[in-house]
Amino acid sequence: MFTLPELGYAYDALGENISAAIMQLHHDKHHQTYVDKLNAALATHPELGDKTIVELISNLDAVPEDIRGAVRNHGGGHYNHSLFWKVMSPNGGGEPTGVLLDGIVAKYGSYQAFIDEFTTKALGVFGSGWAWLQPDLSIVTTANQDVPLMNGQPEPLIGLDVWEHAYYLDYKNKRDDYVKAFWNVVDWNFAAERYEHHLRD
Ligand code: MN3
Repeated sequence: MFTLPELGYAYDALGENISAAIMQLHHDKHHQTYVDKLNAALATHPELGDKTIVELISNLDAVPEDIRGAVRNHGGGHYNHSLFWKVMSPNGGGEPTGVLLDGIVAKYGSYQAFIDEFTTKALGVFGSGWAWLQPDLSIVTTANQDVPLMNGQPEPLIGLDVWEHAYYLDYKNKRDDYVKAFWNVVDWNFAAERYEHHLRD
């Protein structure tokens, strides 16, 4: 049985960047629903009971066909949101430092050029999906609740939810304003730890 992880900060901790109303709805309702529907699907296949979420979504071909779609959507939703809460912090924003900044500058020319490219890709997701920074510092997008892990890629450093439910209450249709605000709360320390871990492996 999977459970909803704690947010790790108060609903209103991200201030005007992402309101308490969105955080509460997004965490308590949307994420909880992914957890509940994932558990309901897995309950029909007790032989999968000891698998981690990463094991399940990294190898969807091994998931029985009758629940594969549910594990893809709700297992992906659970993984993605569990990561997303950690990618943001009330102490976030600013620029990355150290080897992560060095890597980004080496790949994109400058931090701002990276932000521009990530933003363009996030705005280019048609409908619902996610934008990701991968450990090789490439930027990829996925549709719906798909995860780079499902495409044989490693776990992302950071991910940005661009479903309308992530911003509509605050920003209506203005996804660009939401993406701009995300950079005020992104936890570069969290991303840097994941990047350094990747470099060591
Ligand atoms: Mn979401």
